[in-house]
Amino acid sequence: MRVNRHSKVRTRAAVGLTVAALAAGVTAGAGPATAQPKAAPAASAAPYCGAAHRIEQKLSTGTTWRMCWRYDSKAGLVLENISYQPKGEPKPIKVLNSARLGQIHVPYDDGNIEYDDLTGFDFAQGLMNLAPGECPGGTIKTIKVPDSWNEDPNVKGLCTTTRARGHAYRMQGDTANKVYQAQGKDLLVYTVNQVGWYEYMTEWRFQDDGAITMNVGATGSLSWDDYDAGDGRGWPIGKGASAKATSHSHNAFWRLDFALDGSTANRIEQYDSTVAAPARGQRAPTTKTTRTKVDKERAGDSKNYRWWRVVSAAGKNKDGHARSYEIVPGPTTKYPGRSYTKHDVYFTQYNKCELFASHNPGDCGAGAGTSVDKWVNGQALKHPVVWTNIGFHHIARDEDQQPMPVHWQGFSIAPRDVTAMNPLTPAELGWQNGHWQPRS
Ligand SMILES: [Cu+2]
Repeated sequence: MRVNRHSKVRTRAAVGLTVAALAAGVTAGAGPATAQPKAAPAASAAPYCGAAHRIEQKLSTGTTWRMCWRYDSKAGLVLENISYQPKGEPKPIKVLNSARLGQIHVPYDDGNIEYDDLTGFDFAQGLMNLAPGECPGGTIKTIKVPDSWNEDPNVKGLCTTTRARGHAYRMQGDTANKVYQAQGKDLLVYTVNQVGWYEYMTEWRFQDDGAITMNVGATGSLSWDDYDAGDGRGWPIGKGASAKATSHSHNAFWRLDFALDGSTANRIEQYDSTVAAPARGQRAPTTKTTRTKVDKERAGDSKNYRWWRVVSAAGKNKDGHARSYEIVPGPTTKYPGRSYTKHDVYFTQYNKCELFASHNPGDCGAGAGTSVDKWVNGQALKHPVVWTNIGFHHIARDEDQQPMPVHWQGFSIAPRDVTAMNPLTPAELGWQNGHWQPRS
């Protein structure tokens, strides 16, 4: 059982309401952001939303991020029309149509219960008000929660702020008295959603170097009701060994709808490298990297020396290289217990009703299935959607109380050839591109 400070009755009532709203054809989301044209192949990456739903931040290092936000009645925060404009680029470079969570699946190790927190346990309804101190140096925006159970649906729940990242780079110059260094700056966008005893921080980090890092942080409390674990399924918390907190997994999914350079016709590529022992006459081992085009829907598994990238169909950088974003998974413990958690990444052809990696509530047609693994069935990838699955097996420890320290899980997407050089390159070094010769 996952009861919390709110009553169970309230939880059930709200689930009913949400289902009814869906049945009535009320789709999630509020505000002008939903009014954007469906097909927006325009080169312009200007956000199609009103000021209240716009996030625009020029970081002190010269990079500007722009996007729109809306709030979905199940997925919570959804970021749309995300574009990146480093200094020196004449216009914003569109990266994503839409970025959002795709599910948080929480199975307990004793087999008694599992939760689909977004679709079944009111993640979005659990949006929390943020105190000013929780958004240091930033702005807290008010979110109107769709189908809210509260009399006042408005929650001061969206923080946008900036944060220092430490060194973006450092390089000793030609002369000993010159050091090139820059301190990186990020735009942070986050909400906190309570589900049962847990509070999830959904954090989006837009870096001045073009990377986007998305993380879910689990904090709040250990589930008070799950202290009945047998041997091997929990960990003693509190004096002696009388109460064992039941171990469980948090399997977090993200859904990314790319639109590099404003086009959704992106290509997916997988790269694998193999390392071979030195052949006769060779001084050292050799490594060979091969590319596999992923042109049909596919589930993917992380592997040593394997990575993927999403390649623009529409744009090249100033060196003539196709722009792309690389998928950089974070640490994960892959949960093999369900068909949809068995793989680290899924590439599916865009379908507007495929929104949640499991327990998808929409009707996607007869036999379509309700989880992402079912949607990987060989369709050509003309408009790929990228799903990532990052798992964390939580074996509680004494330090998890009280409150539980935030545990982060997530991944990044990093620019690969989006700009011809480091987007933060100082002007004096701008000529040092490619196989350059030192100037005397
Ligand atoms: Cu946990």
